[in-house]
Amino acid sequence: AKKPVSITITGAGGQIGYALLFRIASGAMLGPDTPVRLNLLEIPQGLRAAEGAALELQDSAFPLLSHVEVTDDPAVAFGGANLALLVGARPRTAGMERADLLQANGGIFGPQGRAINDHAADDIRVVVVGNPANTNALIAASNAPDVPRDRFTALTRLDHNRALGQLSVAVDSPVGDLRGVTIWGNHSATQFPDVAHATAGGDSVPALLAGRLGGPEGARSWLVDEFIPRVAKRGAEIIEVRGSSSVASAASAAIDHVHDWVLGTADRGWTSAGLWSEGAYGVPEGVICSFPAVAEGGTWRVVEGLEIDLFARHRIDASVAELVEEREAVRSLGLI
Ligand code: NAX
Repeated sequence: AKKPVSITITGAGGQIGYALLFRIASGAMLGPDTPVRLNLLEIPQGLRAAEGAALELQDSAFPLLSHVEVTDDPAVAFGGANLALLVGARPRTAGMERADLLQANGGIFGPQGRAINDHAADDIRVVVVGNPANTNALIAASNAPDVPRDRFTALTRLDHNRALGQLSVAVDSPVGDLRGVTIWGNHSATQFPDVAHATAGGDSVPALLAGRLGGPEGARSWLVDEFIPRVAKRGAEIIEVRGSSSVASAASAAIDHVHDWVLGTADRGWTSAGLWSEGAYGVPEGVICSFPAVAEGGTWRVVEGLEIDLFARHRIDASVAELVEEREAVRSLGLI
């Protein structure tokens, strides 16, 4: 029998955790032949909720689920971990300054980075879901000096999937036929969802949009006035309509991210992932930035050589500037 893959989920007693656990245990993330072991990390207040989820996991009798551990000790939770989904974070509350938010999250992702460094398996791969995801990933990576930096990633797949959903309707094409969409930058309102290189069933998306919207001008205003802001602010729209933040779609995106990282993007083209910048596309080294990315053999690689026009350049630069600002803020707080 295959050895179970050991997976740590932080914030496992929260909403996204609850949506994630059952899909991971069912095989949706690592495939139908890979047994999994789940280590659920919570803070003391969240332990009962995580324990309740563990009871329901048992009641689901998933054949692939070998063991579930619930703990509030990061050393135990990350012990031997092959994969970690860092979901638990400190949310921004009314009247909270950004420095306070970063400080509070530094208090979570610094120690978790150290615990990963000291206790995880050598092949550990980490995706940060908890916001501010890119900078939390940077804090964790910076506190895990023995772990290769490309093992720390931030989730922008939800933004990517949101863009696919919007485009699918706009060009009347199944999402499975769409290729070449990119989310650039930060998982925040400054992100840039880019369709300049996108295709639907092999046809150019910009050309399809121009055909439907009365020419390139019409396509451009739709992108600027509707598509980009709708994707970037979709989280707020979900809260308004649903009365609660994105949960199942966020869990689904995290599953997609890890699935593709481990099993490869193969012939499905590129996707988007928050990756440690090595300087591609003029993004300064050492910020965790969303790029067009493919995965092969368990490694993400930035898709290079895409032509970036002035419109795209300005938007990428604006989001990257925000990432650099966040990095300087956590640096001045001594968190990295
Ligand atoms: P919940 O508040 O339901 O759950 C968070 C859980 O984390 C709680 O149970 C809490 O006890 C636990 N927690 C807090 N600190 C912890 C620590 N130090 N160690 C372990 N557990 C800890 O929030 P939920 O709706 O599940 O969202 C979780 C995070 O995902 C939030 O930061 C949210 O902003 C972020 N999101 C990120 C998205 C992305 O695309 N990157 C989209 C969805 C979501 O907004």
